[in-house]
Amino acid sequence: MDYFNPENFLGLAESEQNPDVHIVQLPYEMTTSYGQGTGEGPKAFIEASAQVELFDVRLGKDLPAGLTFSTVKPWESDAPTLRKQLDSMAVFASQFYTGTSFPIFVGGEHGILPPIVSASRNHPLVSPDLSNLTIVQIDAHADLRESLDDEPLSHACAASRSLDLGVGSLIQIGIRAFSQQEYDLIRSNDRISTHFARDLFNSSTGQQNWSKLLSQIKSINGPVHLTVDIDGLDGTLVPATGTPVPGGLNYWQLDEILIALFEGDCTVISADINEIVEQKDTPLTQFSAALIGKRIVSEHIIARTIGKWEAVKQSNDGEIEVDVFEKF
Ligand SMILES: [Mn+2]
Repeated sequence: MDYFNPENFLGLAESEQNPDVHIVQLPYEMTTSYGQGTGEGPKAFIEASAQVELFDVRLGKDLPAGLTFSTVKPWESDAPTLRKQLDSMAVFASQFYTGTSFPIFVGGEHGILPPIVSASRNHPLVSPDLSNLTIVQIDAHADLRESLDDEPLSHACAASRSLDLGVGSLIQIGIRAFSQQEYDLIRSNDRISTHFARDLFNSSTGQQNWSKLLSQIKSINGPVHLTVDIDGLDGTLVPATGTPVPGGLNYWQLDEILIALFEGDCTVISADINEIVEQKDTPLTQFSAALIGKRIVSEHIIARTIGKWEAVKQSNDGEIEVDVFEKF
């Protein structure tokens, strides 16, 4: 009989042997520009998840729905520099890319994305070339700056650094805060496809743009990493996140994207949910994040049950590729 464990995602029992899903907390906060508190975000996410309903209507079952889960002891590092912290995170994240498990990384600021992407090179569907990988990014911000405050590893550069690592394509959804340099890059770089919030939610042409977005998502091929910056949601749903922005996705729109992505042609190999900050007056921000986590897991399980999940045992000798931040 499963028991309720408040230390774990959704209170689910801990599985020590070859879990199907890993919940990986990355309490990382070094470059957040405005609000503070993403370092405590993962803990608040886990706590809030205890209040999330285990029944998922799309799945038709209570979670864990026959799968095994592990909520991993949070990553920590006392490395003195940003680069060394991120290298340590990449090493840590690599162990979850065996191909048999589905990892959900919980942050922490969006600066966690490049080390996660680097670690994904160990996944059998990606290995060894990141050009096979598509990143789907839900976010208010483009995160395509060259640097912020002279720091190229800032959260505001997370998507740029991921492209620098060699990612094949980047699909951005809900973007509504960006610089001219970022806008120019979006228009000139054919690896980037950006669906701006002002186009998706335009009162006359929005529906058409939304349909185009869904069909693009459904036709992605190959492995995908999904990165959900919770500020992609409308600021009213996540008021405690570092930089809440009006004019974002509502909950059902995000849900529709998840369904299209997991039912589509691609294989979602991993996901992250980031920029979570504990809200003190009401748990809304962390609860919104936890609900997204539950929906991602549920869609992953549906993908498994319809045979879309290509679980491939890691064939290499376990050697981990790291030190990718040297060049920045
Ligand atoms: Mn972001």
